[in-house]
Amino acid sequence: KKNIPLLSPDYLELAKMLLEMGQSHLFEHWPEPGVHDDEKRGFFEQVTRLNANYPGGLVSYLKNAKELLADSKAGKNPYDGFTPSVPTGENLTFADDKFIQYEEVGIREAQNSAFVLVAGGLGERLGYNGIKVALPLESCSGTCFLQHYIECILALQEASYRLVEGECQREVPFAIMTSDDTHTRTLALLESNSYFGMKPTQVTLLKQEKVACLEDNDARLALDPNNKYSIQTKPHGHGDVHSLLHSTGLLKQWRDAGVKWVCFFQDTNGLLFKAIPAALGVSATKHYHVNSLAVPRKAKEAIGGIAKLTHADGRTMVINVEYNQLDPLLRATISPEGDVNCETGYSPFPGNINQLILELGPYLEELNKTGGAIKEFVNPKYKDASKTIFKSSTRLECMMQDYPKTLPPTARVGFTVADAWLAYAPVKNNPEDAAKVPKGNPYHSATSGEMAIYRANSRILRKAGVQVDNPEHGVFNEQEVEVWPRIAWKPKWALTFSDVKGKVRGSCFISQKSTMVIKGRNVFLEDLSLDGALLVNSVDEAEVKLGGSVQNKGWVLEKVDHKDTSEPEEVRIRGFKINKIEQLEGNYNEPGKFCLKH
Ligand code: UGB
Repeated sequence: KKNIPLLSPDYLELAKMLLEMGQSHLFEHWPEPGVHDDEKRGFFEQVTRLNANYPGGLVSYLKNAKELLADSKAGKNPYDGFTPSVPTGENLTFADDKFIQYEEVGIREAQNSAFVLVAGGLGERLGYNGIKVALPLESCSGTCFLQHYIECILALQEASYRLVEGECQREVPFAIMTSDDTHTRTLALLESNSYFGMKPTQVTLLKQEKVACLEDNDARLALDPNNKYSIQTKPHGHGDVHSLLHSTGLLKQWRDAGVKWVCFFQDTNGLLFKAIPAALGVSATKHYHVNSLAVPRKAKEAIGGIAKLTHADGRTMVINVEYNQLDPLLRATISPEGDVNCETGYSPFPGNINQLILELGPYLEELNKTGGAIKEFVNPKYKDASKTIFKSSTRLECMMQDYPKTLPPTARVGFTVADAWLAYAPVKNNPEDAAKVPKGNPYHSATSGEMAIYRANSRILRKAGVQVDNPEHGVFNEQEVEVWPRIAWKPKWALTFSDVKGKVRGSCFISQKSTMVIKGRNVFLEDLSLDGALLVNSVDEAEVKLGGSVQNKGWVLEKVDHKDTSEPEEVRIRGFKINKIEQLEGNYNEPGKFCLKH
């Protein structure tokens, strides 16, 4: 690279383009030829990258920026002319007949799916110093988010193979979008753990690049304050995932391999895969081109709302409206009170959890037209009401859930609402901010994220016939939570409700103070009465029965203050640690039939 001469045709072409686009200020301070040539070459290398990484190149970026900045200055509302209404979609009730049917269809379709995790965000709101996917989703098994996601995908794949026995069996591909902030650490996490059991060839890392910053309403590019030969850059948002899948050719590769569904998800939702089989089933049954997974949402809760928008000119779309825009839009149109709860106690607009299932065929067709460009927005912070000077440089941003905005009205855009206890428990807020969340609204913290796993597993077991004690009330990091028995299991033990039911026999009981961690496939609860801690690790060929009365001092939750720096960060942010006093543990490394009893 070093050898590319400064006056190469490629660089001259870029310089000409920048001048034509009103960017002469970038060169004003350049000394005469021969001085700082390496730095100047570095500048062109960066411009080459910025140009290549945006659909339509920098020319498009600057044109879009000028338009969006002008709209922002004029105070134009992107939803002007649109009236919101409550859209129709599928509402799931956990464990009813329809849910079970959808799960079965979903498992069948699982081997025709690909999964895409967007994990380029640093999670500034959480304030955690590591990458979020390395955080444990609960402390009893200690499994981190990335391991859990991979194990879920592998379990889905295997369950799908079992259902379609004899038919073609396809490996489920997994793509992870990273960024400069997360790439190296994500790769290291995978490599140091042998990809958590997935074949490395099954995993693709796509690194998103940052985009150029803008210093004024004329979209003049901002120079890095510490390096005048470098353009300042900032993240472009999770919407980049679409252009990356397109520009790398990955989507075409998947199409050629027979993939039908592309499932997108975010970095820290430990419950998500409990709703994936049913949601996939809904997509396949209803032939949705776009299916957004949603949860009931409290009015003004800080997640986007899914709404049907109808324009005065007849256009309609079903789309996520971010929470800060939904309230003003409602006030300006159909509801003077804004975003308020209806008789169900929730906003009538379901909450977007940014879990999308796209049908690959129509998706690829659309990306071939758009190059993966997603409708962007700009959010400059102005110095004063004249809106002429920015407090700091800004940039264009885009969100993955805005993909349907460019679709024709004929596109089948739907959504699937699942109970929040089953499908959504993200870890986004730091302890201080979580403690300030209005009463009744979810904390979305490491504390609530972990407690949500135990609650969901307890409730699922209850539905499957286990008598699980009521939760106790607990306060950690000033957040009030329900503390259910600490129950965790590996995805290969059970993915669907039918799987869980098949693993429970006779009459079983689990007390509130109990902990149960199942790391094995063929493990059955049979007339088990648990009051303490019970752990089982077994190879697939071992069949293990957990039965009888198990009683011991168990594992106890010990409070930790989030300011106590003697504890590791991942412990502090949840506000408790597990004191492992006594447990019954069974390890089965050989094939055979076993019974773990006290
Ligand atoms: N992410 C990237 O991969 N790259 C980026 O440049 C930025 C983020 P946040 P956000 O579920 O409650 C979304 O920051 O964007 C990844 C929806 O827009 O956690 O504020 C990042 O790693 C909103 O409608 O969330 O809000 C993470 O995995 C609502 O659904 C993901 O993108 C909200 O999530 C989301 O990033 C929610």
